[in-house]
Amino acid sequence: MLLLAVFAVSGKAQIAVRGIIPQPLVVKNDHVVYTFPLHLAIGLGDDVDADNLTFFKSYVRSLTGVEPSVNNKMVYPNVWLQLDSNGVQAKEGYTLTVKRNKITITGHDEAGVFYGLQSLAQLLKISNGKLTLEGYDISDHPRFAYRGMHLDVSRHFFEPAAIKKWIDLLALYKINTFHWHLTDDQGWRIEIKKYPLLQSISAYRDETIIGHKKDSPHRFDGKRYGGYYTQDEVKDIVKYATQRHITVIPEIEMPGHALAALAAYRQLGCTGGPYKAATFWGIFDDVYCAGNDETFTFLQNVMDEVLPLFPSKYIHIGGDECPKTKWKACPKCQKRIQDEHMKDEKELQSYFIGRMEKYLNSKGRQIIGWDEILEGGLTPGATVMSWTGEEGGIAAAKQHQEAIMTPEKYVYLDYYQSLYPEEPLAGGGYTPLSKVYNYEPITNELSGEEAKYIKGVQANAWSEYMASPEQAERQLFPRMLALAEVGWSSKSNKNYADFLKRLRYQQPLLKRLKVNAANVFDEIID
Ligand code: TNX
Repeated sequence: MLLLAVFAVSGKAQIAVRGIIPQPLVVKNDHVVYTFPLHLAIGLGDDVDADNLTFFKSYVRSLTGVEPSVNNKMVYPNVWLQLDSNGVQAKEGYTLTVKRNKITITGHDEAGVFYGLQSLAQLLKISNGKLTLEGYDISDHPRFAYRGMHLDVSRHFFEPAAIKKWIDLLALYKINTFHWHLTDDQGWRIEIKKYPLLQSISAYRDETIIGHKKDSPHRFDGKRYGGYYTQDEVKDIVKYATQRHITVIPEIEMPGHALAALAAYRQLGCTGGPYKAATFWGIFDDVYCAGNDETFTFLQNVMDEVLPLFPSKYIHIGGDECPKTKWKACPKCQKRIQDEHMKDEKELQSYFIGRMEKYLNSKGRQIIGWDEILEGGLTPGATVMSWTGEEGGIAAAKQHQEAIMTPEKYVYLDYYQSLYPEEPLAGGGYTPLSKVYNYEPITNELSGEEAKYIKGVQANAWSEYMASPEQAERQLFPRMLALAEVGWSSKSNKNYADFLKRLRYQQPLLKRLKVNAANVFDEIID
């Protein structure tokens, strides 16, 4: 195995050049090593929010054993944080300078200060009982406004503590959106007080592990499995994320992927059931009945409880993989098609999404949907999340509607990351680290004007094959770091070989944070 550490000469000592992920815009380094006390003193400039330090303080404690002191009246701080929206012009941007006895972080806004601290966290190291840092001069801001990670908690449920650990990691790598996939066929995971059966029935299924296929019963253990987040837990998690400059976008799936909800409220399906939460992966024919007004009342009531928990401008309403077989055979759905002068079931899907969109718009929110919301005509104002390929995102941008790129071929992290026989069972595709890294969200098919509608990029973590946080971490790290760089770093700054060098330095850091990252180096380096 080849060793990738790179050494540079600094004074008398040979020290390794460290690196930040995602790669900042401009990095200068005088290669002089400066030392700072283990007990860092941090000074806050006017108006800088002390919340920005929540993660940094605990990270430094894990490195040095002592938590930094923070004070806004400090005369000689080691680290000085300040805001200057004129000096640093781009949103979420920052500068980080290391001088002999002072580290200064200047943010365009609070997010900028926060991201400067994340870069600093990655550079700090201990040597001879002191904190050491090279003389960096960094000027940085993100390429895309939307840098997202999705997590499916339906196929497997992750406790709030695991979600918080995950949020810390998103923040460390400057990902600013957490797309929380809360409902699906295999379990409903958010408390809705008006519908108690969602908690007692929809949150559970008959098996722990999601079967590969319906006909592979040997994988099933027959144990009731499930869980859900109470509204208090959700509030607490959203607050935790907000302190880390992460917007949480909830996803309530409709009209498909609805079996768990139908198991409790069977009148919402076209046939009346009975239904059961799924125990294997699939696209299921039983979906919400689009001809039944009660379906919309239910979903609107659900939204009435969801919206106060999530201050995000966007609400994800799913929209993917909705078979039309039951609608075709359903008198109520057919009557709706006639009454509304629609052509077919595709237009009925568009009607469904449009009706929910109107409701959410009336509450001041906008919708995001998977690219199937393009079916039967895109509703104005909707943002398309392009997953089956890039076509959906391209079509939306050409219509001057916003899109987020998340094509499964490149950024599905439930897919295999290596071809080693020992690689744990994963989703059907192959998205090794290099493929995620080299993904380019702006295709040549878009003009400069159209490209502005591509708001950013997201990787998805479907959890069919991630039964525990450890398994999820092994699946998501380090590929999530590659995604972070796709979202943040400028196109011209991207370089896979250089990324791999920097990744080396993230390994001890991830270890310190107890992240069960996959060791991909054996695979990458011959
Ligand atoms: C497709 S991506 C799905 C999910 C599955 C995933 C497995 C999308 C919008 N729908 O329901 O979990 O494939 O990779």
